[in-house]
Amino acid sequence: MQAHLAQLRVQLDARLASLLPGAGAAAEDPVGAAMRYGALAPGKRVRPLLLLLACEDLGGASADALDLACALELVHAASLLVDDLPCMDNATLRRGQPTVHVRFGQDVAILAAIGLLGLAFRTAAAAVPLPPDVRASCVALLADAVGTSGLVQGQYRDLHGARHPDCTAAIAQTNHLKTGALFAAALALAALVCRVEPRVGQGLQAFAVELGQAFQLSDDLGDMTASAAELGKDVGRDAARPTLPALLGVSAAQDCIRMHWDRGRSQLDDALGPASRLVQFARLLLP
Ligand code: GRG
Repeated sequence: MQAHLAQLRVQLDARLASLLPGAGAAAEDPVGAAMRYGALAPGKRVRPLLLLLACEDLGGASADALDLACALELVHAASLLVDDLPCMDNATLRRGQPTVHVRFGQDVAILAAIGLLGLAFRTAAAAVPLPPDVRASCVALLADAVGTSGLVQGQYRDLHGARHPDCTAAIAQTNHLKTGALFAAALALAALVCRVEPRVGQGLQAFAVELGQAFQLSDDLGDMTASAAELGKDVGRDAARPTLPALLGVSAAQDCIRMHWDRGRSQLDDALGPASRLVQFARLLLP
């Protein structure tokens, strides 16, 4: 499995590199250089791998979905550039290197994020050998995942806090929008490319939703325990941005991750059978 993942990552990065503005001449094209810097930085490539592995499990050729997988990663990369800006999370490090706005300036980072989004949609629209009707559906699906029923809404709620009597339910909904939306898009794209029957498509969606929750929980749990360790104090509530682990505590958050995993896994096993590559990969993403 690890060797196969490494091979898919190489293919993805090579294709991404060929789609992005050319290397070199950074002084003449700082926005292009920032797009390349942000998108090719060493991330885990989770979302495109979910798509490619699902296609393999569904009996399709992952090569047919390579450009869609790149489109998905380009959308994710664009969202990270925006998320890191001073008016949002104000992050200085991402994927082990200075964030794009630190390296290139805020103006260039914003333009690079817009450039990445444009490139993502162009790439999905031109994803040969998929037929035109499938490509059009893929573009619409990606656009929905970005918009006000996806990442953009999730980010707004994350920044401003949703007013809701049940705070944990509101945070779970935010997590679904800002993280689950792209996981769900990855598996919906696989279902479109492989033209699966509705029962299988629904199983994949149910799995993506649970995995999105589990992934965001473990991301927040990792951040919380890391920052507590850095500060040399007990793990406690992050007042600036409440997260589920901060509200529930470490042990309940771990239980929650397990619960989402178990639920998602049983849905996926029903849809694909118990030994899917998708389930093997997804398991590696969680503690
Ligand atoms: C411009 C597309 C676009 C969106 C604007 C800023 C924003 C709205 C959305 C961002 C939402 C966000 C930051 C969600 C967090 C998702 C998340 C868990 C990121 C970390 O994902 P990993 O661990 O990162 O897969 P790598 O670096 O490995 O790819």
